[in-house]
Amino acid sequence: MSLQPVEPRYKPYKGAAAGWGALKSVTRFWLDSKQPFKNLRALLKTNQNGGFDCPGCAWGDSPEDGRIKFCENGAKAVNWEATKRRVDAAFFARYSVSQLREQSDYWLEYQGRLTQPMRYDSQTDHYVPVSWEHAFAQIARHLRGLESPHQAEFYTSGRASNEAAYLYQLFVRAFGTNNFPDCSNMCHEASGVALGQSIGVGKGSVTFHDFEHSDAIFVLGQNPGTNHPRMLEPLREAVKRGAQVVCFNPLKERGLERFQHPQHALEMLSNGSRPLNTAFFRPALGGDMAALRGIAKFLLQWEREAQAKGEPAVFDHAFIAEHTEGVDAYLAELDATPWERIEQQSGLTLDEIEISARIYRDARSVIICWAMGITQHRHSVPTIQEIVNLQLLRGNVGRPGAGLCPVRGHSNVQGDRTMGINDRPPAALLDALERRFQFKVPRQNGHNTVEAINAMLEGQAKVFIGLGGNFAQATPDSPRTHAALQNCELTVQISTKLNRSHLTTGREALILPCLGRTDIDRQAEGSQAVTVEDSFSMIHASYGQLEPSSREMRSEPAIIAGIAKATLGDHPVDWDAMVANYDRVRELIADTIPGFQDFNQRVQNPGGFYLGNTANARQWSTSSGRANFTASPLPADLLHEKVRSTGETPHLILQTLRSHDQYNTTIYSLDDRYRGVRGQREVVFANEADIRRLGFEPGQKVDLVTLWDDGVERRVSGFSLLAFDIPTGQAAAYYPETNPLVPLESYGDGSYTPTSKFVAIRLEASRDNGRIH
Ligand SMILES: Nc1nc2c(c(=O)[nH]1)N[C@H]1C(S)=C(S)[C@@H](COP(=O)(O)OP(=O)(O)OC[C@H]3O[C@@H](n4cnc5c(=O)[nH]c(N)nc54)[C@H](O)[C@@H]3O)O[C@H]1N2
Ligand SMILES: Nc1nc2c(c(=O)[nH]1)N[C@H]1C(S)=C(S)[C@@H](COP(=O)(O)OP(=O)(O)OC[C@H]3O[C@@H](n4cnc5c(=O)[nH]c(N)nc54)[C@H](O)[C@@H]3O)O[C@H]1N2
Ligand SMILES: [Mo]
Repeated sequence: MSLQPVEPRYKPYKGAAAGWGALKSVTRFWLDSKQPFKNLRALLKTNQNGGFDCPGCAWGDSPEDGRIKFCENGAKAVNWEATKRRVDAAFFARYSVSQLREQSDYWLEYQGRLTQPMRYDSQTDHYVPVSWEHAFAQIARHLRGLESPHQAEFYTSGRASNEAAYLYQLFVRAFGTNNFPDCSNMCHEASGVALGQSIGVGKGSVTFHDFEHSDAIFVLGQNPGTNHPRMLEPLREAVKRGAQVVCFNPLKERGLERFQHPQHALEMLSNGSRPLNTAFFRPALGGDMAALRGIAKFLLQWEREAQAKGEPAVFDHAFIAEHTEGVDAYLAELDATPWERIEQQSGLTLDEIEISARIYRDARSVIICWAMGITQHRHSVPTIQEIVNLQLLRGNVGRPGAGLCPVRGHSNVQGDRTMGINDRPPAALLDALERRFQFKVPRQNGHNTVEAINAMLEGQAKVFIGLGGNFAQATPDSPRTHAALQNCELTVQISTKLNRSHLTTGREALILPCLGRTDIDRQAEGSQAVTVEDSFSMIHASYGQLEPSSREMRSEPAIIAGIAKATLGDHPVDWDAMVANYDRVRELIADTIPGFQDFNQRVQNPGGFYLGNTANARQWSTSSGRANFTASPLPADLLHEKVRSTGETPHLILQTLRSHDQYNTTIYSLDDRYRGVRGQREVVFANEADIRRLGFEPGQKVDLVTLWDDGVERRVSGFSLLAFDIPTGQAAAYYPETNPLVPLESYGDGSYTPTSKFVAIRLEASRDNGRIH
């Protein structure tokens, strides 16, 4: 595999999603792991009882189905983690940190697994070996030396197991702060906030089996062909049995168009593929709230007509009366929203909205799924509440085949929140911890990701600890975020692979190498299993299968316990005992987190157990005790005031998204098969009409410059303009390369999620035209 980018090769992809192309790609990654046979054996254990939970996405599987369930991108995730290549002391002796900083994100992670603890030596600008005990002591010294526990930030990425996350939050709260910035802040935070207010639980209400009973499935702002490939199978089954699958996406993502089942030999051999949708609408970026409002407004019109004619009602009046609050104010808001605003903001015609409204009305049971195209906008919280409003009108929550389905990202991001990784923890969690452990937990809110960056920039936070992830690259406004980390006295990364966060050091820095999902985790009392929670609130166990590539790596729980013991002593628990056998951690979870009683017994069930979901049971843990309609006006303007006050009209609105060959900041290759791009990631997709209107040529190199009125220049250079099938006015480019363009101050109201799907930009001809990055 070449690690060097070339001139992008671009040729639209005609094949189906999954199918042969996927198989070819899996084989390539398999071979590249340098231990193909070992990994094949491991792969056969992915998402199997007694095997490990796929370290890819958080999509769940049918709990009863024993078949092997992995997908192309799950296979990539496994092979990427289970590589034979190693980043060890010799590697760090060879390269200084400054030299490593010159390398691409792709090159850095490709070097292999981190195998031993390393300490940054600023004298030589190299990482040098350090013992675990010295590393823990160094962290403890810094933490204990702070004036206040709120001067430390404890980041979590969504791969941490329930056991690791629980110990981490216990340690951090015993230390004295709720500073828990996490990847969820940049991801589905808006879903949690909106659903919490509307239906009393910040999670999706559907289970896997609901997809088998749904008459219509709406998929909004999501690219499952790449990011949740196992979701394509239930969608395919739904279309096959005559259900409607309706997509809202400005890009005609290949996986949403056609699909070939990789585990159905006949389909593969006959080269047949199935359409995956029955309708496809292409809204403006950020236009979904208006589109949903339009659908609801049509329903209201039809409801009134039905009433006048004495025909069957469109709304579910019994459900509305028994279970909801605020319908009158919401209907008044529908009346007050002019059709012209809906049309203009949604980017769809009224005809298109009417078609989708008819599909919606004619389906008895509807599931609405969504992901980052919905959650990474300024008005994401009201948009998701509009999804709920629509579903409440026809009682589409809490019955078979119907419900709300935020499709989560990282494989255990939902579980981490359940375990208390939360900068705004609910009082009930804090009360339960205080009852069980007899220490005073901090009550004040902690920092989320944006607040943590600001605190580090201002010098208020001095220690950063990352439990996984790649904070430097995943967060917005990259140069400022890098400065924030570099402003710390100590940065600590608990990681499997080398990334830019390790090279963006505080005055002191540590790399603590940990076991991943695929590795066997041996502790004093035997091999340990961990547990995770999927998007459908199913909890199941995960057992590592492969011999770790170094004896010096430690498990995440062991590392957290090591830091905790050095910092707090044996308070509030005997940390060594917790690590010796994770059953003890699960007992603590059972004692303090609702729904986990008899955890150690129930997790033995093949397929795991269902945590339960109050909204699915039509119990509403909201302030009103009912499901709440929310009557928010459409945003006055999708453009932020800070864009408008520049006085410039944006050339394009940019969304930042994932290629088919990446996992967030982890780049597997420089290709994006379904979008037809090879060999280069520094590309920007735009409509040919826009390219010419703005005075450029397809293929030309351009700079992307953000419009924002704070005087900071936000620019990325030398991106190739690709003429693409994308609505006019829009552009798309890959994350994380475009994170320097996202202003730290541009985040969702009420969610603080960076607006990664809505950045107003100007294009400029590149000064270094022709140079390949
Ligand atoms: N292989 C792989 N799997 C992954 C990941 C990965 O990087 N690689 N990441 C994991 C994580 S953490 C997450 S959160 C998920 C992410 O899963 P997705 O949300 O599917 O990820 P994105 O690539 O950000 O895709 C956003 C989609 O929304 C569309 N979109 C953008 N803006 C709008 C809009 O305003 N309206 C509408 N209707 N659509 C819009 C885009 O065209 C794109 O298809 O995937 C998880 N799974
Ligand atoms: N512009 C823009 N920015 C975005 C997004 C976007 O769409 N656009 N998406 C956002 C979203 S949805 C998310 S979730 C975040 C992701 O943010 P993060 O979760 O912080 O980033 P990842 O790229 O998933 O982290 C990759 C690193 O995790 C480490 N790692 C992998 N597996 C393990 C493990 O098992 N244990 C430990 N300890 N470490 C491990 C490896 O060292 C690897 O380098 O990015 C966000 N940022
Ligand atoms: Mo995510």
